[in-house]
Amino acid sequence: MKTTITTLAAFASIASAHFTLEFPTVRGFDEDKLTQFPCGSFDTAGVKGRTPFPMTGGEIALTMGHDQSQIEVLIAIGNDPGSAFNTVIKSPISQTGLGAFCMTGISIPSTLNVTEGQNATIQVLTNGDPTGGLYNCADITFSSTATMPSTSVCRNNTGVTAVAASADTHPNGTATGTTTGDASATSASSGASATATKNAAVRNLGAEVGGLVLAGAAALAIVL
Ligand SMILES: *[C@@H]1O[C@H](CO)[C@@H](O)[C@H](O)[C@H]1NC(C)=O
Ligand SMILES: *[C@@H]1O[C@H](CO)[C@@H](O)[C@H](O)[C@H]1NC(C)=O
Ligand SMILES: *[C@@H]1O[C@H](CO)[C@@H](O)[C@H](O)[C@H]1NC(C)=O
Ligand SMILES: *[C@@H]1O[C@H](CO)[C@@H](O)[C@H](O)[C@H]1NC(C)=O
Ligand SMILES: [Cu+2]
Repeated sequence: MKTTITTLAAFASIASAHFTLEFPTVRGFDEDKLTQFPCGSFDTAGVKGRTPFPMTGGEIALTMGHDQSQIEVLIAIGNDPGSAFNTVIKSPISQTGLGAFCMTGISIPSTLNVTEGQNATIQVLTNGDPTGGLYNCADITFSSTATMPSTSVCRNNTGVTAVAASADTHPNGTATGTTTGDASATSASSGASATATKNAAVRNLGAEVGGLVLAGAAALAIVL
């Protein structure tokens, strides 16, 4: 009985955080202000120090509190780059499952010409509840000797999976405005309708915080 209640409490607390950024070190976290572009209400760079981050083979560790999320990662170069998150370093993915999720093999595009010791800010962007965006940022310094987190931090929880999603739309619903140049009118329109279908599917999931906890409580009630 006691164990059951503890389990429910743990489940509820995981479900109540939209998502948290575990690595690199987040600039700040306010659950209620995660919807505020560009950094969940933490607008000044460097206040929590900077995490050394490599130019290739980087890792970004999250804890997911929605059972389904759209995720994208962008970067802005500079000491306090404001909202200039103009470069994608992880194209949009559709992620499923609660708890630890760690993106690996992150490379900084060579077109940015970044150099050792240069500063930048990483923005992890997910869809909201279910629309709009949720934002966590981390301030970094490029370092070829950066150490990545341990496997207890950078890991995928059991059952956590991800697949590529449409690159036409940021998870916050804003069109990316980039054209690949080879997209014909036909493929562009089928891409748009695929995105619309996907967004509808996300809405229809209805497995938001309240639903999750209720579903969990219902399952436990059956057990009890
Ligand atoms: C959504 O996020 C992208 C990437 O940071 C940004 O360019 C865009 O302005 C955001 N849209 C809104 C409505 O905040
Ligand atoms: C990177 O360097 C190339 C060659 O010098 C230059 O043309 C380009 O504008 C630079 N890109 C940035 C983002 O500074
Ligand atoms: C990067 O930021 C740190 C402090 O956050 C600062 O001491 C350093 O000078 C910055 N590096 C560059 C290249 O501006
Ligand atoms: C977690 O899953 C994603 C998507 O399948 C994968 O790219 C990544 O490498 C996995 N992370 C770890 C630490 O295995
Ligand atoms: Cu949420």
